[in-house]
Order: sequence, then structure tokens, then C-alpha cells
Amino acid sequence: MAAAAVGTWAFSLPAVQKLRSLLKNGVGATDSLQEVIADIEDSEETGQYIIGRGGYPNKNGQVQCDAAIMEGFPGRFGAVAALHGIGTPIVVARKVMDKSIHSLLVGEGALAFAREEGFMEEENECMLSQQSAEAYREYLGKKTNYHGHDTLGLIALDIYGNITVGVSTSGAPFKYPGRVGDSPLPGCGLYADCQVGAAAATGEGDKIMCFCPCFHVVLLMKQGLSPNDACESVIKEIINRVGDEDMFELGIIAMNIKGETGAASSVQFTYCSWTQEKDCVEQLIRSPCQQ
Ligand code: SD4
Repeated sequence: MAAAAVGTWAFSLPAVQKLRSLLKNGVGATDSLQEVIADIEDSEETGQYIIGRGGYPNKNGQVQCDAAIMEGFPGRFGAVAALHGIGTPIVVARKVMDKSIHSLLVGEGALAFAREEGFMEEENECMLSQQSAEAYREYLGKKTNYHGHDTLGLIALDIYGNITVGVSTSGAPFKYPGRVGDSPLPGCGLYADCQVGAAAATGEGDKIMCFCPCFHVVLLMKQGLSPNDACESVIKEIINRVGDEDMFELGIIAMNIKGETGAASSVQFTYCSWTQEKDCVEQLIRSPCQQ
């Protein structure tokens, strides 16, 4: 079977390139995703894209992360939310999927579980980068809200035909402590079905979670729509419901079980895609969907 990978935003390019090499070498979809997402979470540099270490802290100055992973097999899902002090939240989410009787752990409970699984809790200072600490100082000075919404979402299909989707974010910058976005919520920030495909979302999570867009995209692919058409149809339906004026930032990537990829967005959106058939990692741009 031909493998494939797709990721949100231009900064997912190195992750999709690495997925290409892992998947071509026969590494499974879930292991590959965990590895590339953890690399990005743990890097201070990519924190500016609202992910993991170096991500923007909450309004109390603490970095709290959300991460989730979902395999296509029914019930294979694990997530953590509002987790602090851990550089690779996706790895904890994977442990929740594999080892816990629960699916989603939050806050102190998620941290306690991580400790039990052997993760070392780090001081908050280690989770901040120079850039995010500076941004926080500015926020404290001006109390202005930052309006960036990046988030890493990745989908991988391995040569054995398994599909997995993973999402990771430090959430809305300077958020209320304990705020959880769309990313760790199944159907909202991500969804996968081994007979159909998978989807991942990025953008304004407080709004996104009201529409379950990833479940909807997978449902439309099940009804025969291509990944591109399914994403576009979901975005347009939401625009129709809320109106142009009130539409919020929402980008969706999707892949069907044949390894075809697609995306759509309410804003200009870059995503990265690779299919084993073409064997070329591409950065593709989607213009904002119109009603
Ligand atoms: C969230 N969708 O938590 C994620 C990430 C984001 O501003 O875009 N944050 O809402």
C-alpha cells in the first residue's frame, strides 16, 4: 500500500519530510507521528507556532499544552489537556491511549499520570523560550491579546494501510488557566476512521469545538467526497451558519484511506503534503473559502 502524510501550516514541512522517510522505511503511522510531533513540541524554535516548549504561556505565565492522537481503529484515542511541565505532551497522549482506561486526562491528573509513566516534570522556566517570555512580558505590560492560531496537526498513512492523526498545541496565547481548545477533543480537533480517512483542524479552538468539523469532514469522505471537497464543504457550511462577519479562523487538513490529501480554510492557509506515489513533499496554499 502507498503511504502518505499531510500537515497543517508551512512549518510542518520538516515534519512531513521526516514522515516521508519513516513511512517509506516501514515505520508504522502512530510511531512515525509520535516521533515527528514530539520533535517539534520539544524544540524551542517552533514554540512560536503555539506548540509545546517555547509556546505562549497562559495569563499566569504558565505553559499549558493540549495534545491528542487518534488511530483509525475504533476507540483508539488518547489525549491530554492543560498539561504543564512536560516537553512532549503527544508522548503522554500516546501513553493515555495505550495504557490508561481513560481517554482524556487534564491538568494535575494528566501530570500525575505522566509522572507515573516516567516523565520528568520540568520547571515552567524551561518550557518558556526567550521569545515567549518576552511576549508574556509585553502582554503583562499592555494586556493586549495575541491573535495567532497555528497548531500542529498531522495525518499519516503507513504502508500497511493504518491511518493515524495527531494534534499538539500550547493553545490560545495568554489564555485563562485551564482553558482547553478544540485540539484534544475527538471530532473537533481531530478524527480518524480506518475505513474512510482522517482530519485535523487548526484555528480558534473556542469556536471550532462548537462545530465538530473533523468528524463532519470524515463523514463527508465516507459519503464519497474527496478530502478537498469535504473540507471545503464543512468550512462553507460553518460560514453559512455563522455569517461572513462572524466567521473565525479555521483550517482543516484531511486524507482518505487511499492516501489522497486535501485542505480548506476560512483564511489563507498553507499545508504540506506527501504521497508515496508522487514522492514529492509539497507546500500547497488554499485561498479562503467563500460562502
Ligand atoms: C486552540 N486550535 O487551542 C488550538 C490552537 C490555537 O490559538 O489555534 N490556539 O484553540
